[in-house]
Amino acid sequence: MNIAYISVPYRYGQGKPGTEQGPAAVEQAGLLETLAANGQEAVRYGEAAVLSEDAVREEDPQLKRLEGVVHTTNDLHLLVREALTEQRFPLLVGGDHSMAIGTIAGMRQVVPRLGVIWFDAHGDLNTPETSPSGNIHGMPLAVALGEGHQRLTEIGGDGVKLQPEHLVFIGLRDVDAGEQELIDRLGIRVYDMEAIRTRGMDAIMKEAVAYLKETTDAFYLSFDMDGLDPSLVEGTGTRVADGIMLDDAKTVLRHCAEQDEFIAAEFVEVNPLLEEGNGTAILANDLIGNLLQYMRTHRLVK
Ligand SMILES: [Mn+2]
Repeated sequence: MNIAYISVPYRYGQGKPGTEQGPAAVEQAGLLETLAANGQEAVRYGEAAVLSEDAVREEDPQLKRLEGVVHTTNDLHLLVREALTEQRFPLLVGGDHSMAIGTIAGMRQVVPRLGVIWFDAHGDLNTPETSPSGNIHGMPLAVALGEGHQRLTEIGGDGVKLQPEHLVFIGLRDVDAGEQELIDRLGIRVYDMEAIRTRGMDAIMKEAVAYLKETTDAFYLSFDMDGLDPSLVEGTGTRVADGIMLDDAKTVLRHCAEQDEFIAAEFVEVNPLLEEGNGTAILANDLIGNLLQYMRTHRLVK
């Protein structure tokens, strides 16, 4: 296991200042030390390029700060591709969730049949036509499925990056009408809070991982901090009640870590400006530590 930590210090996929400080906050919480404690070099592999505020115009209310999102996700897709090509495990810290447009585009160039586990309160399946806010952080999965503005769907090459049957939602509980329509039409697999309560996260993750391994070459975990219960994450922009608690989140990480087909992870929507102290970044660093430890254990046991 050779981790490539990539930071994505940007916020243009949503309107609240602060997610651009997410990577610095997680580093302040001890991320490089966490890497070292798990046998990795305490270094940053790369940082995605971010346009200055002045360069980001907001001309289209249904695609806010589009230039800023295109610039960063395009650069990020190159970094992710390079890391994977070097047989490294990209570990990304954001940054708002629109960065996943770049993550998926980069991975797709190396992994033809890519699987995705999307840990999130939200569907992130909006298009400019369906979006209630015009914020692109609510659109990355629609883009990956080939729906949305061409400037976004063409990053990393034209066309569909992700097949709907290669996507699994964990913790979904705040879905817009247009998103639900897409989920139903495409038959996307969803494990909502009701499913987690009744079946337990262990059973759900066993099933989710088996489902992805059947038809994909490899998969990655996109971990939105707002998938967690709001009592755990003060410092994230769009909290939703009745979320995933810590033990269940760790169960998600463990099941991912135990698979050889698990090849990347991203932690997004850390916003230190929304809280006193640095609690959400500290939690993100702790979760990354759990993940790396599980991956190490899996490797040692084999
Ligand atoms: Mn999200």
